[in-house]
Amino acid sequence: MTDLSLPLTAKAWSLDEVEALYALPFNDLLFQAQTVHRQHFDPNSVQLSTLLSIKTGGCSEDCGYCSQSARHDTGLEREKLLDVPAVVAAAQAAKAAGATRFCMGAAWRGPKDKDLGAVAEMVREVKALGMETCVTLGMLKPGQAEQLKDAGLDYYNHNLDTAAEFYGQVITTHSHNDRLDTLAQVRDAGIHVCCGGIIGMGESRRIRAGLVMELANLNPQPESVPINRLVKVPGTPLAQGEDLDPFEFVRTVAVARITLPASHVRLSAGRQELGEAVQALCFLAGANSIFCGDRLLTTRNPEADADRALFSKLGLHGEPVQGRRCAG
Ligand code: SAM
Ligand code: DTB
Ligand code: SF4
Repeated sequence: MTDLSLPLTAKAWSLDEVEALYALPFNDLLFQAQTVHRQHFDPNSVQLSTLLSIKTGGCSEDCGYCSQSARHDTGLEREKLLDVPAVVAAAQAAKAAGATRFCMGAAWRGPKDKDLGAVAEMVREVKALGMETCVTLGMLKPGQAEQLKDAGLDYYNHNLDTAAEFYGQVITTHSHNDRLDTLAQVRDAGIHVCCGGIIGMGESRRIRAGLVMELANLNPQPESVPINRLVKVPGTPLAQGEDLDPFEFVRTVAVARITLPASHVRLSAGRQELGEAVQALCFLAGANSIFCGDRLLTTRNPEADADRALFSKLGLHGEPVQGRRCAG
């Protein structure tokens, strides 16, 4: 099996260095990002993951962006944990549509032990389809990561979401340190780490740079780095803020690519709102992973036909399972 583990980080990034990347002229930044990208990856290959919400809504946490928090009135209907056959059917459909990784998300602060057994069974069955497996279940307790690893889990998604100094303005029911603690447990269990954040929540560029710096200084760096653009869900505290300038989003992708050179950088939430031209700039800036399928967890994602058309126009192709990095 191909070993996707990343080497230990060679360089610690300072906030000033990351901010200096952000401040480059746009063309210089994109040229640098594309150059780094080509040293580590096939520039026309994009990893395709599909998401499924296996347990929707009613979450105890107060994340200011989230449609699934029980504390926000978003009109979302709660659903219980799906059963294993329903999850397997969705994974089969995702595989038939070209996805190589299946990511299962639950609206929990963290999994209860009784639920974790059911999720482990889902992981086993999806893995048996020949897909890579990913789950995002919130904070883990000791022993839970090992149980998931034993079931065949490849990736655990757990985002830092924003820089430490801004975290308390978005989420108060758990802390930035809690997130780091779960990430350490995932890493120790030998599971690949998927860790990124959200931009467009009213944070300054310095906060955005702080988030990228924290991600880049995780040691080893996360194998997968989702960059989410805030989806403004009516009823959430962050729904009323100003829209982020699209070039600032592209800059964030480029800065992530330069500082996390061997990680997959994923265009995640908010892709629907970016449009084709901005997505193309993101691929030029080094994004090489997307979610495919017309739904993320609770919000919309581009239709499969729209993604197929975009890939055809840009000459992009899906990355094979456990695609090897180019020697570089
Ligand atoms: N409950 C688990 C947790 O918090 O880790 C897993 C699910 S949570 C929905 C996964 C991630 O989705 C969040 O960390 C956040 O980065 C992203 N996300 C959720 N709602 C979003 C929104 N409205 N816009 C952009 N990203 C969002
Ligand atoms: C991540 O960073 N983004 C995905 C995945 N990890 C789980 C989730 C995006 C959710 C967007 C809002 C929604 O659909 O509810
Ligand atoms: Fe719950 Fe996760 Fe949403 Fe926060 S982001 S409210 S923990 S589902």
